[in-house]
Amino acid sequence: MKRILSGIQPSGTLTLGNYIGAIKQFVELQKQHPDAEFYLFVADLHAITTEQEPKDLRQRIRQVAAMYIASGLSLEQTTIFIQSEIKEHAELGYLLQCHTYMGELERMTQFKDKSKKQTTGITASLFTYPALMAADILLYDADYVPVGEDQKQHLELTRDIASRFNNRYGDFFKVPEPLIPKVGARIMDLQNPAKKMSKSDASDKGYISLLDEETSIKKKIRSAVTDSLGIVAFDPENQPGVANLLTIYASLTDSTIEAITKKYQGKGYQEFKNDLADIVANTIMPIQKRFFEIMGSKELENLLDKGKEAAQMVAYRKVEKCKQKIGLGRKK
Ligand code: ATP
Ligand code: LTN
Repeated sequence: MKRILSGIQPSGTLTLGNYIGAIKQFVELQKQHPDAEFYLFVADLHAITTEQEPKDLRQRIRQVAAMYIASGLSLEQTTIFIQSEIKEHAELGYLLQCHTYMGELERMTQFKDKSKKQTTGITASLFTYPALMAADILLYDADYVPVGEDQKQHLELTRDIASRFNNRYGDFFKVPEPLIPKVGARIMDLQNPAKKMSKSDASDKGYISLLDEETSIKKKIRSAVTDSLGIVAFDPENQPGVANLLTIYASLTDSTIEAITKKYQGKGYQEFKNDLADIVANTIMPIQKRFFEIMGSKELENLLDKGKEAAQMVAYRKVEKCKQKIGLGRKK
């Protein structure tokens, strides 16, 4: 049976970028692979690589878990859990750090970008982050890892670490394949289309949160930065704002970019944006409704307890065997 695994950090409220690049893909993959097992977790250990307010973090952890459920994942097929509740993530993370080179971590663009944004207080864990992410994946022998474009480099490193370990100690880790959507793997900021839409951004004008009110969602789409050309065409270089809106449109309606540009031929941006505003709101509002129901119910706690138990068993066995392979402890 194939195993598909992914995680999302509770570092802010989930955005439309997270939905299109990650969550929507999970739901589609479940339909395509009804016999696959899904492991989806809340990457709270990753979130604390940058400073978090404990009260907010605790709330966001539950929110990410509830958002997974609200997005329509099949609960029979999915193990949903919280990363920090399974100690083996941190343990294997350390073991893998011992098999990861400084040079590899220094090349990671996420580290370069995030450390550039801060002048002080850059934590050691922000640097070693990819080794923990490799542990998240290799613990569960995942076959596929659906993620957005920004995580591709971390996935490549995970594959390198797994292969290195296998070469040194004999076949042990499954070498995972990334799954990156063809359209929507990198949704850009609505106010600055040169930059990725990000939930931990200081200003909320450039992103649509999955918890935004309907009027605010529509307003953000209508006031998204475009250009003065006035042609609905897909030209990421010269019309990055419009290209981004076209990408959002295509992924939420499952139509092709060509079909959409044809539809708006000879029409201005206003009609295009108004239609897209409705499409985005009609996608998010039902998810939001279910989200609030889940947050107020017992269902979430029960699911997370069940998820913890199931993940724990797999993770414990894998780490014990990994330590033996390396020669740690007394067991042979
Ligand atoms: P942060 O801003 O805190 O770095 P993030 O918004 O980038 O967080 P993550 O938790 O790092 O979100 O990512 C969760 C998943 O969503 C990953 O698979 C990531 O690739 C995907 N993702 C994040 N932002 C986008 C985006 N703008 N477009 C497409 N996919 C995205
Ligand atoms: N680093 C990821 C979140 C993440 C993840 C994972 C994704 C942590 N561990 C394992 C896939 C598999 C991010 O999106 N920032």
